[in-house]
Amino acid sequence: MKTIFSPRHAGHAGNVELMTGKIMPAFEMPSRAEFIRARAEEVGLGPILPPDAFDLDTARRVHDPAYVDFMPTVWERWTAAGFDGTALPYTWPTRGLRGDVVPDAIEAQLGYYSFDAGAGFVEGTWDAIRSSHDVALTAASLVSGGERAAFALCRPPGHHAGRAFMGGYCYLNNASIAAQWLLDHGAGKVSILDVDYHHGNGTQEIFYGRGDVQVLNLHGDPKVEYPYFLGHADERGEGEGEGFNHNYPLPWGTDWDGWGAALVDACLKLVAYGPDVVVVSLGVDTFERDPISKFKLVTEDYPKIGRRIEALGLPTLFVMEGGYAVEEIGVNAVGVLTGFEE
Ligand code: Q9C
Ligand code: ZN
Repeated sequence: MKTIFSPRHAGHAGNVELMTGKIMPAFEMPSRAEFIRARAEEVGLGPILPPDAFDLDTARRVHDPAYVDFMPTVWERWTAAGFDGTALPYTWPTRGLRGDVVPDAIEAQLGYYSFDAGAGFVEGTWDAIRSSHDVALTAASLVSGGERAAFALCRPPGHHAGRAFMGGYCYLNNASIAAQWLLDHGAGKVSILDVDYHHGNGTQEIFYGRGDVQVLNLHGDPKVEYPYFLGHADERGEGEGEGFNHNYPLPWGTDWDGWGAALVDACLKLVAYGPDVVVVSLGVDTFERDPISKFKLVTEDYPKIGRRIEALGLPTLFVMEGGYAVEEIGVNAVGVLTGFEE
């Protein structure tokens, strides 16, 4: 299958995140994308192509347009205000505060448009976000043009970004924007299968009230795992979307036995829904040696994921999300894709 990749991801570098009382270098780093690209080349997955340029119209429908327009302004306003280092929020409009008045200050707007201090901006961040968006839509256009599958090697990732918030290394929700684009270009229904270790809270929020996109999520139980505030089994969708959201929260220590069983169940739900296209939010932070995760998948498990998804027999768009065991990320992510192609 074809891989879409842009070197512009690399401008998003040297980022930090606030986690458990420490400012630390972000686990989401440029070498991740380079290891995946190198592995795709090494195994001869297929051509590695640059993205085409897409406008942000679809992004402005999936997200709040004001949120999309905010992001390109962040770095310039942060530096103009005299701040240096990574642009990060430190206050948020939680319960009991006003969430309906947008503040003027850049450091406050960062909090208004985010749910954690895990999606910072440096100088090249917006350009990388933009390129990641174009990577996703270029790969989506291949699939809607008749390719059986395509791989969007997105960086930064997207599934934690909601209608009007960033967080967890995510800014634009690449998989959601691609799903919307596929609907706008001939698909009647799309399923998003999110296999990243973390719950795709942004994707769930975006499509929660809609029946034309089914969202299936396998992830660490939010009672003990990031993003903590969404991803429980009783979240089934609402209104038109009732019954089209399925969460599989799994305990720490889950290995292929438990994870693979959840995948089989999710695939049954997917087949029953009958989508025209599948979008896979492909995170490989389920790996046993991932530094921030607690599942126990091994390298040999990743091709099994690809084979199971291939057996659905549907056009499939793979969109890269998380995975922080940098040395192994290429072998694991590309393992899913070669499993699909076997
Ligand atoms: N101890 C993605 O995989 N930090 N984002 C969590 C838990 C944020 C992960 C810290 C993790 C975000 C796309
Ligand atoms: Zn993740």
